[in-house]
Amino acid sequence: MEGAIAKPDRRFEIPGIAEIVKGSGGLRKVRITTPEVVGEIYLHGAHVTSWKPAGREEVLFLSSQSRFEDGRAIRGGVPVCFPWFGGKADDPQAPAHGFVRTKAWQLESIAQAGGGVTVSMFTESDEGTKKWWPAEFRLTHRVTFGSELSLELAATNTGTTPLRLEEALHAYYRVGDVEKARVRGLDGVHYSDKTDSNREKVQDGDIAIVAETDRVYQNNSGPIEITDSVLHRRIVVKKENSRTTVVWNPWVQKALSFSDFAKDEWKEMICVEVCNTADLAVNLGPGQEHRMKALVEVADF
Ligand code: TA6
Repeated sequence: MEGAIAKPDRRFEIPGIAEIVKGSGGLRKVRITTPEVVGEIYLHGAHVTSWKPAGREEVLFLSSQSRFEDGRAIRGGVPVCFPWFGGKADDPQAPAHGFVRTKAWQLESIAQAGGGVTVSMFTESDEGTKKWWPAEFRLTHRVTFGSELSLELAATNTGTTPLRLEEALHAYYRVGDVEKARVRGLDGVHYSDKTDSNREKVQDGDIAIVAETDRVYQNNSGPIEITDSVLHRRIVVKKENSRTTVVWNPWVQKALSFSDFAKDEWKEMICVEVCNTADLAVNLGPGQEHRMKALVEVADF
């Protein structure tokens, strides 16, 4: 059952620093509290829902209407999308963004790292995953909470046949006013515009959010920067082994279509997602591993 705190998990705890507690909906989460950082990650989807470096306000957006239940994705924080992004090309019935964000992962380890804490969780192929995707795999999400936030997704092909996967760290960042925020670092990069029949376009300068925005930028390795003149901060996202970046804001109408999102919350968030999708999906031979990493920093602006 997703809620119960299994005795064995207790052995991972670091008293006063990393504790396994019941969170929203009774789902288990690891709560991190050190002089350098406060943070949270749920076992449900290995989903980071809070990161607050010392002296800073919360960096991640989490919807006040988010669901916290088995089979549903948490709205906000950093959902892990795997092994496909968006809809599944050959199966309209399949869950959007794959199946790992809606299931319970297992704790692998919790370790102190300097002033921060690294939490590792994993999930593997089973009867449930094979219903949608035949491959044998092991997926580990290793998150270090510190003055920076490091998120590493390691996918291993544990089977005997090649596999192809898409992946995303679908991060929701909190901004003071999305219309005053800007996204830098994608000038001149080609993207497909999901709000315009996936038409291919080229980014010209910084991104300003003036309408529903849903863009898949290909062949870029970052860094990407969100500037926020309202909260006087900039969020810098560095990437490793990621060649796709997605930028998303639902704006007014799309926001109204979500039952797990309050109507005006589109003003307070922007997604900048570290991914490998579509033509840049990852191919893994038997026994091979792929590690994708996002490193997030906050600075004054
Ligand atoms: O990353 C952007 C996107 O793919 C959008 O198309 C939008 O659907 C968003 O993800 C949220 O997806 P979700 O399945 O969480 O509602």
